[in-house]
Amino acid sequence: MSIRLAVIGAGLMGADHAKIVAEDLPGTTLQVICDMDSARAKSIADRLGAQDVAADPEVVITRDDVDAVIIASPDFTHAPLSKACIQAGKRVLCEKPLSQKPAECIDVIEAEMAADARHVMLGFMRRYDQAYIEMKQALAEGALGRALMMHNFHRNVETPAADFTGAMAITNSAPHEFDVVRHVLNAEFTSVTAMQPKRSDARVAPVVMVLETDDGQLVTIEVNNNADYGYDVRAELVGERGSIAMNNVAYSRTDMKLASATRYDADWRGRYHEAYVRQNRDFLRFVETGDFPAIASDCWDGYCAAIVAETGAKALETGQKQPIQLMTKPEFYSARQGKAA
Ligand code: ISE
Repeated sequence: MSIRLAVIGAGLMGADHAKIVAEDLPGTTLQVICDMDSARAKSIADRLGAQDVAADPEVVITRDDVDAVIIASPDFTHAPLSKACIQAGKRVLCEKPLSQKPAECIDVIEAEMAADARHVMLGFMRRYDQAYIEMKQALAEGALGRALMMHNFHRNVETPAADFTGAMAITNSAPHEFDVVRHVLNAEFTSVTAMQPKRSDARVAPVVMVLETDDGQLVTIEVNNNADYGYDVRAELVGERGSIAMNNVAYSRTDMKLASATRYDADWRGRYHEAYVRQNRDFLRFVETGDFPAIASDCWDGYCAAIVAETGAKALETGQKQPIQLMTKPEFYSARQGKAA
């Protein structure tokens, strides 16, 4: 039987998820597109052949003709809507972040543990990107020796809003690095420092962070939301016997006028398209089998990203190195294979 999916939120990411469901997820039906802006929902539904449109996410989540849910509505709705999915016994792929507030993440963690079954997969899609997969593999195979450092660059063309701040670079953009670095190194962060250089204008300057892990590694993260030239993510994992670095992903190169050029995407949707498709296919398997995918992020990972981000923002504000204090990881999240909902 086809799995009937509801996509909540018809903005940039909702439209992208709906397109992936319609075009890259055989075995699914795009059942409902839900958005407060009904014209926006209808335009996506018409374009992609969704069965229905709706405006109230809480109602959509409980509908009998909806088997599972993708949440791509504004960030502040992620935690309450994930909780509503747990309470309705529906599996959910929730876009990052689960919440920027650690307390809200704990609230969802508690709801999921009370249901005693895995429901929530979190959309930190970079875990499905081939470059990070190869880094994790290289470490596991032992060829690089012990991991010493991971260097990361995260550059956007421009900030999504004029009032974007350095703290938001840490709480909105850097969580991708916080999550994927924890995943690749299989370690937790223990401290963070954060600083910014000075720009010549009023736009938000890059943020540079140095983090320590509980396994003695050093991690650097540059987030530059006003890089101007393109969407550019880089990473290099340095071990004691070698290093592995992400290549710029480009299908072609233009050689002209004594120069050679490859192009950058304007944002993350093109660069990580393959990762989103892999992630969403894994979500479908999760819905079908109840087995939580081996590499996906969960509510615990969402909580960790929120704590590191909150502490990073404090490090930037105070100019001081800050210790990162996580609560004890519940046993529930140590088991990757979840019980069926
Ligand atoms: C945005 O919210 C994302 O999730 C993107 O993946 C990231 O690259 C961007 O910096 C964020 O603002």
